[in-house]
Parts: sequence; C-alpha cells; structure tokens
Amino acid sequence: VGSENIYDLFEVHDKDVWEFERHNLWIGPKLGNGAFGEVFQAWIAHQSADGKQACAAKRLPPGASYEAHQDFRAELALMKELGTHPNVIGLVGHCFQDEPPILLVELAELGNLRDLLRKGRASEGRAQSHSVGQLIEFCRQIVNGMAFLEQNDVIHRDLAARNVRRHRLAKFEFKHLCVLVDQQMTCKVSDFGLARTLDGEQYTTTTTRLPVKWMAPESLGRRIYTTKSDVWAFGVTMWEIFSLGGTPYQEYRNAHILNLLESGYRLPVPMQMPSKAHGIMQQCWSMEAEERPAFAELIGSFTGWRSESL
Ligand code: ACK
Repeated sequence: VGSENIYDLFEVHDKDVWEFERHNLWIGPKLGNGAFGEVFQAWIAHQSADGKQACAAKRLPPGASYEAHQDFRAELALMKELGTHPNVIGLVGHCFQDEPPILLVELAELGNLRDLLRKGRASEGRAQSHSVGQLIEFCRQIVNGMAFLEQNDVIHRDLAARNVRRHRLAKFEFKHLCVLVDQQMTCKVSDFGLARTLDGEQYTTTTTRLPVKWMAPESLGRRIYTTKSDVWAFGVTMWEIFSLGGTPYQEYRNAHILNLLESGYRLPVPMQMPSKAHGIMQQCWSMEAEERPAFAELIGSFTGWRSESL
C-alpha cells in the first residue's frame, strides 16, 4: 500500500448503503472459526423491509492486529468490487462504524461441502445421499463460481496497483472449507479474500497454515500463484467430491508433497469418479500450468453432462 493508509482506501462512508447499524443486527449461534475470527449465524433488519434476513457474520476478534484489520477491509473491498454471482458467497453488508468490525455475508445453511459429503455417505441401512450426477453438478457449480473470479481478474490487477505483493499471491485459497452449500444445494465459493493468509510475513515464516495439499507444484516450489494454480486446487477439490469428502494424501506429510508430485505421483482415482471426470482432473494436474484448462473452458466440460449417460 506504500505510504497510503489502508483505512483511507477502504474507508466506510456515512452514507454507505452496505453499512448496518448494530441495533439492526442480531448475532446467533457460532458457525465456526474462520481465518479472520469467529463466524456466527446472524439476522439483520432492513430499514425498508419487514422481517429479518438470515446471514453469516464474520467478526474480527477483539484486539486483532492492524494487519488483520487491513485484510478484513481488503476482503470487503474485493467483495464490493466483484458484485454477485450465484456460485460465489455474496456480501450482505457490514458493521464497521464501531468495534469490533463485522462483515455480513450470505448464509450457507448446509455448511461446507466436505462435511456434507461425509454425512451423506452410505451407511448400514442407508443409501448414499448424493448421486454421481449430483457430484458432477457440484463440480459444475464450483467451476461456474471460479470462472467468475477468473474473469474478474481485472479487479485483482486493480488491487495490484496498490499492493503488488498482495496480488502476486493466489487470490483464492482453494480448499474444502472454501466451498459452502446453501439450502437449495447450491455450491458457493467463499473466502476468496483469503489471499491475505498467504500474504506478508506469515506466509514466509509459518508454512503450517498453507493449504499444501491443494497447491500446485509451482506454488510450492517457486511461490507462483495464478488462476492456473487455482485450477490445480480445483482438481484436488474434484477428488474430494468424488471421494465423498476424503482427505487428500492422507498418508503423506506436507513436506513430502512437492517431491511426490514432481516424481509424477497423483492421487488415486476415487471409485465413483466417471472416466470423463478423471480425464478433467488429470488435466488440472498437469505439471505445466499452461497445459491446465482455464475455468472458462471447464464450464463447457461440465455443462450438459448430466443428461449424458454416465
Ligand atoms: O466449515 P464450516 O462448517 O463452515 O466452518 C466454517 C466456519 O464458519 C469458519 O469459516 C462457516 N462459515 C463461514 N462462512 C459461512 C457462511 N457464509 N455460511 C455458513 N457457514 C459459514 C464455515
């Protein structure tokens, strides 16, 4: 950001249509711990409408660092610029006037996709909840959301003008927690502002927080992040989906992953994965980033598939 103050860049104005007063906000049960702090179910009352809207509230913990505040506001700025897409968690509003700052986003009632898939596994006396067609549909929706982010790269370039270091990093830490599912079974890519978890000193000093098993070889080896490294991560997400919430490289330690990939090893094909999906997943795991498909191309691969025989 250079000499500019981040608070000037992302200043919240009095007439900001996204700003909610705290007396119009009700915080409910905790949904979990996010990268920024705690996430709660919440409800907001709109001035103009009756009733309350359910949403998810991300709250910075008291005493959060200056950097955390910066990143929180950067995520907000990114969400505002991006606009809405059905497969990307959308912004509902924020309460930034007093402490602690709160970001309000669409609620994904069914939680994260990995846990949903695990819960839906077949068990004694119960068939598997999700058909292979449904698994393909999950992939299609995630690809749609990611293509939207890919296409909006211009926004990141804009951020880059202010903060090159931030931009060089993955704009999206793509792992299971980042795909949430709403009541209509729609997948929503979330936490795409998480570039910041890979940013700055934390990134270079603590490797434990990196989603190593979702990372492309060039990200692991040379710290190069592009939308093509997101495509690699999507391949791992496909693997998670068709293994119904399996843990990738379970028997391997993070420190060995890069060597493993360079030696040509790839995750084994999940039992339920159709061969066409397997082909796509392998392409996403091409050693050369340029050989991986773009999300825009992947839309075509997943669209119209459900009607085909599997
Ligand atoms: O994996 P989870 O069950 O789903 O636990 C995490 C936790 O909060 C911290 O990120 C959940 N979470 C995050 N955003 C949302 C949201 N918009 N709707 C529902 N749950 C959410 C996430």
